[in-house]
Amino acid sequence: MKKPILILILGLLSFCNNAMAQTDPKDIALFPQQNQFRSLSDLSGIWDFKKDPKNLGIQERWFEGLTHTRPIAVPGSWNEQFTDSRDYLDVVWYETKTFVPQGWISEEVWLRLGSVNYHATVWVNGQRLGIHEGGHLPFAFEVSQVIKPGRKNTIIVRVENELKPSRVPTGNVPKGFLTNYPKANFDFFPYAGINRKVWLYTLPKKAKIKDITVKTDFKNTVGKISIEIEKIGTAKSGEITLVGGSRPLTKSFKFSKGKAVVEIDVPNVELWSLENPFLYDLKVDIKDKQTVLDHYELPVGIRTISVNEKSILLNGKPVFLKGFGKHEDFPIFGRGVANPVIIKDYALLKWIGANSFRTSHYPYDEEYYRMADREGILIIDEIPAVGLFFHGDQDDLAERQRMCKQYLEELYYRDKNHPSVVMWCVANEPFPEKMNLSPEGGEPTDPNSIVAFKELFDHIKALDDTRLTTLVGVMGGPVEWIGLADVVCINRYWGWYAQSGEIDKGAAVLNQEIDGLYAALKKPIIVSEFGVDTFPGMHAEQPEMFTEEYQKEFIKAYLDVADTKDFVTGMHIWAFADFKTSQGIIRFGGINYKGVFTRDRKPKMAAHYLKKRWNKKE
Ligand code: BDP
Repeated sequence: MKKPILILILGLLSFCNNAMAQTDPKDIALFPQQNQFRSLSDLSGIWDFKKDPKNLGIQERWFEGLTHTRPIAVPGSWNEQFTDSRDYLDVVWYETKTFVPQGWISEEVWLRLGSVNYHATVWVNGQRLGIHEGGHLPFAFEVSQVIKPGRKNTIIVRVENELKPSRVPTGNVPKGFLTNYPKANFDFFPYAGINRKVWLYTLPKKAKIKDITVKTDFKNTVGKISIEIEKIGTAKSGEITLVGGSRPLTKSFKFSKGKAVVEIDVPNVELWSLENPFLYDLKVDIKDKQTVLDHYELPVGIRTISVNEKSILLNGKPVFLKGFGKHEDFPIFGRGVANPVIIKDYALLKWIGANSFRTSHYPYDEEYYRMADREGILIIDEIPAVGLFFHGDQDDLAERQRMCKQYLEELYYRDKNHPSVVMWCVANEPFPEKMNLSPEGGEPTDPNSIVAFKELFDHIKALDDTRLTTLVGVMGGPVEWIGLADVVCINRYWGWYAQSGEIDKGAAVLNQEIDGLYAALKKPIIVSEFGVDTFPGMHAEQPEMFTEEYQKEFIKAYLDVADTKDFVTGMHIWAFADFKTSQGIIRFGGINYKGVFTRDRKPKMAAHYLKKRWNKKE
């Protein structure tokens, strides 16, 4: 073959390979489910692990099988499982072997990884499936062509979590905000690895439900549900059943161009609310003539979420968000999902009288959202766009913008049917080139930043016009940024990072500032972070920084200010629990101590104070 033709063919092949390598956000829309048409295998357990500090693995074909490995738990971050890898963020490889049942030969088989930080490349039986960039959200590949039913199959994942200015969140930023190690441009430890569960699952080959989108409303006592069903394959019609009311409601539908929209009225509706988070069960069947080909079930909470000039409205009534910014963080697990911690955190949220939290600073494991649906907790769902900036390399900026849009899409497809999710958050604390820690705000706003944020808001609004949006603003950041959102969220530390040691002065600044903000924006405000580092067991008879008394008085002063403003629609304390960070001079022992609970969930004095205040009957 002549050289130019060969180059052309190789180029085309590599183009096709790359095009095929991208995962599709729509493939994570429906969480894998076990029923008469779908099977599920949870691959959690002890996998094999090997570091690749010189990045030799691909060249040496490690994807055909790893040698000289050590054991590692999946899910779980790698940083605290060993005695030598806390700060290691370069390349590693994971391997597991799993038996695939013979019966799966007639099914379509998929592999889903719940969250890999940050960059994953996946092989099954030596065949490369593709890559996924970005942590904290799932991705899936169809593996029917490469899986071998009736045999053990090998799954290999190459992971790296390098901190780069082009990534979201950013790291190794030359003019970064924090001087810390590892050099994350954000205030939480960059835990790495396969942090959530990995699943193999099947879908029926002939026809499958690809996606279900539920939107809800109500009029007087009648609930209104609109259900859009998307299918692939030969099914022509279907049936939905809604269970939970006085009698099941059933409706048939026909597909047109692969889609069907079903509207149902629910008489004597039980709305999903904080007091009564009522969930109906939606069952969807798709059929060819009378034969059912696939089935999927989904809990549905009927509620509306909206906003007026001063408040967030749940089911048309003002709701005040009491709660926290949180983290997925626990000793040894790192950012690895730990169900007992999830259950404990919900128990503590209920104990303290909270009704909401923000998934700062990234989407959490699916289990958090299912629990919130069940428990009646409102979620502000945030992508990992923390600490964005608009100076520096323009290519990096464009790449970050692309990633933010990808995150928003994946987040939407994963979380769109949760009644608990009431708001999408497109960024936390983007910062201007020069910070100005005064309530007057920072530098003049970079017009490119406005264009970029508008694009993110438009992107999520185009996907979902039923929820609210926000962008969390930093102290001294431009008002134009936060003003783009439906709800103004601000993080404030007057009385800590500024007016240090002077709670009254800090509260006075807050008081004046939020009056100004409301006058300028005429939108409801949530103080989405306020808090102080508090070393458990440290006391002083007069509140002093780092003592439990100071935390309690600081929180009280901020809540008292909020109580005098009818346009404040929520107060989220930073943070729910202490959490691990990079090392730095303002993070004693690599821990952010602003938790109201310790890292192992013991209450500090402020937790008892909040429990009293938040549980008081109005
Ligand atoms: C804000 C960030 C949060 C930090 C917090 C703090 O949003 O991630 O942990 O302040 O300084 O800047 O404790």
